[in-house]
Amino acid sequence: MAILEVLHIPDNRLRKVAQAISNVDDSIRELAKDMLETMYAENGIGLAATQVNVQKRMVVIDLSTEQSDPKVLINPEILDSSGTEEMQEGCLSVPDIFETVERPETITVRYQNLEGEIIEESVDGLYAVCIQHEIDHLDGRLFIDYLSPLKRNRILKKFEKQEKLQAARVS
Ligand code: K1U
Ligand code: ZN
Repeated sequence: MAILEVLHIPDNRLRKVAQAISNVDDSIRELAKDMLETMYAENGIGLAATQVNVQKRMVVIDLSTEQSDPKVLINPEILDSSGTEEMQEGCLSVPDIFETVERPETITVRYQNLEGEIIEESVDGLYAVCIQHEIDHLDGRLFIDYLSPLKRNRILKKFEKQEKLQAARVS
């Protein structure tokens, strides 16, 4: 198992669109283990492969407080959605920023599990929000894209400044 590096904005690799996984094999199961370990190490409740610079359509989620309910969703897609709900979101790729985002409240999602079986379920609450946030990552979208241009640009500027300071420190 390994803890992987999580990309932060303004890294353009976060904007890549991930490719479907055609075969759920041992390499995919190994990646799932590494992603779960990375998510737990970062105290997150979700992680998309895009965030660890792997352009494959896989996300991991664990909403339990004891890190005891790992879920792996391969090739997740939203088949249906209804209602709207506002929730505060955070992102491991945008550390220490929390903003309210409006999304569909209930979703029907289809995905494959680690055995390659197709699962279809209707979910709501934080699980639904997290699945939508993670699928957005696979499509190169970030939760800050839903904010006003003013808020989004303020956040981007803050991280660009941090990146420049870090670059100056190592050079
Ligand atoms: O994808 C990610 O960057 C992970 C992200 C998932 C997420 C959290 C909240 C709403 C939508 C999606 C996080 O885990 S942010 C980390 C975090 O500190 C957190 C936020 C809310 C509850 C628990 C943890
Ligand atoms: Zn995120």
